[in-house]
Amino acid sequence: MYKSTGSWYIVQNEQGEVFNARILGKFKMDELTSTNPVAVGDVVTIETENELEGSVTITEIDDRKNYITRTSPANKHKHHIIASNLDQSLLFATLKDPKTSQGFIDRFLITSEAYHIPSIIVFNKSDLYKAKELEKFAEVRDIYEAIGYKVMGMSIEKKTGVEEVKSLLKDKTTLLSGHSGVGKSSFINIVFPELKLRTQDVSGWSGKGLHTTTFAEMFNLPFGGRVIDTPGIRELGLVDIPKQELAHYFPEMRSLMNDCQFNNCMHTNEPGCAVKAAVEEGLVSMDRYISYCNVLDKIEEKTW
Ligand SMILES: Nc1nc2c(ncn2[C@@H]2O[C@H](COP(=O)(O)OP(=O)(O)OP(=O)(O)O)[C@@H](O)[C@H]2O)c(=O)[nH]1
Ligand SMILES: [Mg+2]
Ligand SMILES: [Zn+2]
Repeated sequence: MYKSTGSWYIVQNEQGEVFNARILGKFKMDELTSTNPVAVGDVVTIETENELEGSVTITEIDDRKNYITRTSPANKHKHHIIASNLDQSLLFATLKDPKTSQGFIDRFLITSEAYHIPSIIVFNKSDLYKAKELEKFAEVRDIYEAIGYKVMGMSIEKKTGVEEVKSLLKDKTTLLSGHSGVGKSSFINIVFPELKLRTQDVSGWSGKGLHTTTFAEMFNLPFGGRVIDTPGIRELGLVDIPKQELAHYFPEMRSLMNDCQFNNCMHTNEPGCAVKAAVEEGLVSMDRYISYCNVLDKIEEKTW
């Protein structure tokens, strides 16, 4: 499934033919927990509904290899599936116009770890970075590379670093994610101009956080693979991660946890905590630890 605009879905068959599709009532069952029964990236079975109009019915959805969700802004108890069957996700970030916080990056990475989706962080708009931002870039790059994430710098404006990012896409299904205005659609446009996506006007980041892309959409790539453009996310609501599990989704903590004195250690105030010791020794980034504590607090609010 390539795009959903409410009650209609755009699907393609293996020959690349495009159809307008609808779903049968029975899938609505799923809406109990998710706001969208069929997600971009889903592999579906279709049956012809109206041959003249080229419309089809989705009769089955294959099990999802994986998927990425966020809590629905309208209803915190429901989640919205952003996309499914992903090989990787590129988290677009910027240090200026707009600024992406490390907290946001960390929440995104927790979600990707929880769903086993490899993530790469791409800092765009490097043409706007002055000494202060360049220093920040070097700092965050070191933090994330030290724990196993690839971090790339790019300027779509100056066409630097773009080819390196493009080369990651071949033969894979890649989700592009990040705040509104970070350049997700611009990236697809510059590497695949034939797709002609709508982007924010040349005045650039307005500061108002207006979304230019309004629906997630998947595109076939000429050299093999698919890329999914998504509307910018302002806040990434985390879905149902139990407190006890959270540290598993921080790779640098995952490897230390076995050395904590208590096997139910939450790494906050417990004695003999290997994670806290590593933070004090500077082996685990203080910023990452703060993100961990912030997210843990949020989970507590939700549970009690
Ligand atoms: N200076 C500078 N501006 C850029 C760069 N890349 C993109 N922009 C501008 O940033 C603005 C936002 O880009 P979009 O591609 O629409 O951002 P988006 O991430 O798709 O945003 P949403 O669709 O709202 O989620 C546009 O005006 C782009 O021209 C860059 O490398 N440098
Ligand atoms: Mg866009
Ligand atoms: Zn601990």
